Amino acid sequence: STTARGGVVRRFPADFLWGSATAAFQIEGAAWEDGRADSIWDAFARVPGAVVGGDDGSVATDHYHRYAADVELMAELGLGAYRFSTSWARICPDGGAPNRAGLDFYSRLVDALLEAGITPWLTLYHWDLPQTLEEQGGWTNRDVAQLFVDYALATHEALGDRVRHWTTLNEPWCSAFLGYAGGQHAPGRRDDSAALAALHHLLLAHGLGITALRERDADASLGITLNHSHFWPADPDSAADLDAVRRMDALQNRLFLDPIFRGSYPADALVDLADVWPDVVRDGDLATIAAPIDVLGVNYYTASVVTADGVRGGVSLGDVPSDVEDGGSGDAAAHTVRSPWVGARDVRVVDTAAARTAMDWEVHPDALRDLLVRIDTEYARPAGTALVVTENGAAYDDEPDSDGLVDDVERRDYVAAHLAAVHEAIQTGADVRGYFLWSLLDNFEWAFGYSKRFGIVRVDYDTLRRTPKGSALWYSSVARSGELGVDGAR
Ligand code: GBH
Repeated sequence: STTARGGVVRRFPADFLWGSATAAFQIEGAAWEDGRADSIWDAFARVPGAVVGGDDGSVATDHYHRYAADVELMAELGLGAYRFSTSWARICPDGGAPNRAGLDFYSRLVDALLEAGITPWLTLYHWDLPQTLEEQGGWTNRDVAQLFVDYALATHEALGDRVRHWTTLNEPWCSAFLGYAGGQHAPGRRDDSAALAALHHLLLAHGLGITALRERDADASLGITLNHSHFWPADPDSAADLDAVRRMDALQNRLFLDPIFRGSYPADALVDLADVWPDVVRDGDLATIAAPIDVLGVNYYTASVVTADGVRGGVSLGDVPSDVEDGGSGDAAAHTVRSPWVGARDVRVVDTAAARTAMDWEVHPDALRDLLVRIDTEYARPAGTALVVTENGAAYDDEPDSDGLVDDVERRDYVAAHLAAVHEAIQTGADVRGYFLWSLLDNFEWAFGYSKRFGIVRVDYDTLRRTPKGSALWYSSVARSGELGVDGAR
């Protein structure tokens, strides 16, 4: 089994955080209630073929109305922390003035969490930009970075007395490259220069946000969450394959880590992207982006063997299954997508024998250990920044029995193997403080709609009933004991 690692019981540090994660658009529903306006994901879901099955976020898991029960469920599972995001379009519906009713929802949620003894970890931006701001150019417009600060401060003013852990952005790689270069995500654009402008303005929003929050609240723990991956060369003796690894690593990891921790974009990436790099970087921006952070959130799902050697072939990176490409609608005029890998569209993924999840992502737990150790050593530790795994988890084709119960052994094994990897990273000396399992609930999996289930709790989309899966009960005992048993057992 993937979880048998040395036949030992792994004990995590006593203060290690055990949590689960969600995001506003993926679970809340109540899309136009209490003053919430369209976000770019509401608009994108209306584009024919953009989302599998034409699914949208209007109801989602109805968490907006069921938050109290969901908090109770987390408490029953013994989870000590909860990572959620606030919806910009609920708090500042037109991108400007704050909406009291929107803030009140999060205030109720935070109170319920604290009452249940669960520590709130709040992310300000998990991809749901107010649609009015998209109409002003979205993240290609520098002004949006400043509007993000206004939104962050309005949210902090309402919740800062109770929320002590603040994350600016979730995975700006996805916002910039899937949103503006590949078109898989909202706003669905396919313009490489726009993607790089978005990337810079997202990082600027992060830096300005950290600076403003720090000024208001010197003791808060502040950070950002990035999605990282690891790449191996198909042939370690091939210069082309090694260069493919270098370019992929730059796009996925260093394009974010370098400006945040070192105040500069990686020189090799600037050379690779010279033809499409927009003129958006102003004096002082990189110093702003490099504002010190307390926590780096690491999201990790998969790793890949890559090649840029035409002979070896492989699958084009960023390709999505054909049922996503036309949204399963068979509509010829449907939304189309292309590889999000600007400057690396020639790079191909080579399949390995590794197991795969329902997303078709290969399972490589050791890459998480190596990434955590690398990021800790090269970036975070020298800056005095702690690491937290803010997302890790897997979609599988769950099969409920006649009572609606799901015995998701594969998901349990996936999480156990990755927790073992986190434990190994800690033993190697990496400063990893916690783990948030993605996700608490089955939810709206972006372009895949409700067709992919990441939850440790099953959601019946007809009744909206929640039923903990086997993985939830197992994770609960790991979280309560702080121990991972042999073979992932407890
Ligand atoms: C996260 O993104 C999100 O934060 C979360 O909202 C989401 O529900 C969850 O993960 C599950 O998807 O095929 O070459 O593009 C994950 C970001 C980007 C990770 C694409 C895997 C696959 C490599 N993902 N990546 S490629």
